[in-house]
Amino acid sequence: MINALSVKVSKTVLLIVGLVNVLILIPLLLLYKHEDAKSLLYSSTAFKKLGQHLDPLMYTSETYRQWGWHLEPANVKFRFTNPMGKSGSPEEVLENNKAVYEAELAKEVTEPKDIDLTDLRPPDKKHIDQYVRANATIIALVRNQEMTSIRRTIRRFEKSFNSKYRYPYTFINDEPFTQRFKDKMAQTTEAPLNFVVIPPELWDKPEFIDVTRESEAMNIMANHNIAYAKKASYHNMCRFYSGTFYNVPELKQFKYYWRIEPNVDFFTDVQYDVLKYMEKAKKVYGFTVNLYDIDETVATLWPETLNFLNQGDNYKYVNPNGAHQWLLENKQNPKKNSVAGGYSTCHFWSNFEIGDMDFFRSEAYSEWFKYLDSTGKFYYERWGDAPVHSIGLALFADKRDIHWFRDLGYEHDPYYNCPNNPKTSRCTAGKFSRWKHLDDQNCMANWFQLSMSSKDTSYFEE
Ligand SMILES: Nc1nc2c(ncn2[C@@H]2O[C@H](COP(=O)(O)OP(=O)(O)OP(=O)(O)O)[C@@H](O)[C@H]2O)c(=O)[nH]1
Ligand SMILES: [Mg+2]
Repeated sequence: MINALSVKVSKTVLLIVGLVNVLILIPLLLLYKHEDAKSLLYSSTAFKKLGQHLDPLMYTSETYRQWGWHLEPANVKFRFTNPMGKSGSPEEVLENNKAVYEAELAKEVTEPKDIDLTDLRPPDKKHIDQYVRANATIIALVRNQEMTSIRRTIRRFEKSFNSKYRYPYTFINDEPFTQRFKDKMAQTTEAPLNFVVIPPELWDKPEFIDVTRESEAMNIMANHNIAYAKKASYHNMCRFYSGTFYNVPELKQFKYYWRIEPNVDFFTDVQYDVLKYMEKAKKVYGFTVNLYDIDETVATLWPETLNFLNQGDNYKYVNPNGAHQWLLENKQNPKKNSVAGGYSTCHFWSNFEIGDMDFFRSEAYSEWFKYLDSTGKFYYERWGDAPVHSIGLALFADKRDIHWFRDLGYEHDPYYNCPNNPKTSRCTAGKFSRWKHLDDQNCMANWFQLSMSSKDTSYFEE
């Protein structure tokens, strides 16, 4: 009797508890999650910029179907939505993409039209010292033995741009620069020069790297003909440019940088201050060339990134208006996408880059880099700074703040950006590579169709 009564009481208690759960706790929890999601979207500048067309109530299901992203704690996922409806074999897609590229490059372009360039015109030589520059420096990570080839770059760069503005150069090295190197640079430009030795903690291989695992991985990559696979300094360089250069003490005073390298070429007689353009147009990053990577070097970069985004509240770092679709594309080189775990391998070619270092110094990028570094895969794979910058930008920046400098003719062998531009010479308009068989490495058509802002598609036209 007592037993039957207690069973009845416990059943009632269970029922009440169950009802409380269903009616109060679960909705509260859902509301909490939803509020979290809503506040993320409402508070993010990206959402404000997106305007009204994204209903936060549709946040969890609809964005995945329509936009290809789903963001909630421990459940961050992306999918390629294929908005252009591309189909057919990779060869057919490539033919189509080549036509898109050629048509875009055939358009005659002049200069950006989104801001007034009047104040950005080259100052009179007599008044160059009074000219108000952007808070920027030209950076070149370079070795003493690359003196001749970096001088070649600087001569071309000065002629194209910097003799008109005299932005300071910051030469960076893991060893002290020789006096001869410094003297030669001083003979090459009238701009101020800084010579910086990288603090070892920003350059050296971290101590936790397992050297046996590293050397096994390097051997495998070398056997697969991956360039620089066994070159320890190359891995250091990629890690340095990926996540530590902007913390070099001498660079901390600057916001913007323009990166140059030995033996690159500039073909355009630029008549506006490109660095001030970045500042005035509030751009985060500027590039010229956009291409696929060697998939094996970044096999787990994207899966590791997803691991990071699924930890704690890291989902909050993703910009809903990022260039996600460009990262996920899988039609032109589907094998690369598959080896790289869902990443197209498309990246901004970082030997030319103009960027806002405050973006890289942000919490989102820094926390992500810290995670990537902790995996050791700058050494166990050969993660390059270009795909790392590109994934970071595509996830954490608004895609409208990433700018294709379509008007600047540029070459780093074997790839080009050759605009049809009256101020550009020595560069055949529309040429992508010196070798025809490399055409399939071109990712620009994806950028145009998946992530480029409407301003960049139109405002250069006459
Ligand atoms: N100081 C220093 N600079 C380096 C080192 N390794 C590479 N660099 C510089 O880092 C930049 C990128 O290196 P590159 O060797 O050009 O790499 P890459 O562009 O992938 O390869 P290439 O196609 O051969 O040009 C260049 O500016 C180099 O001068 C290094 O060990 N020390
Ligand atoms: Mg290079």
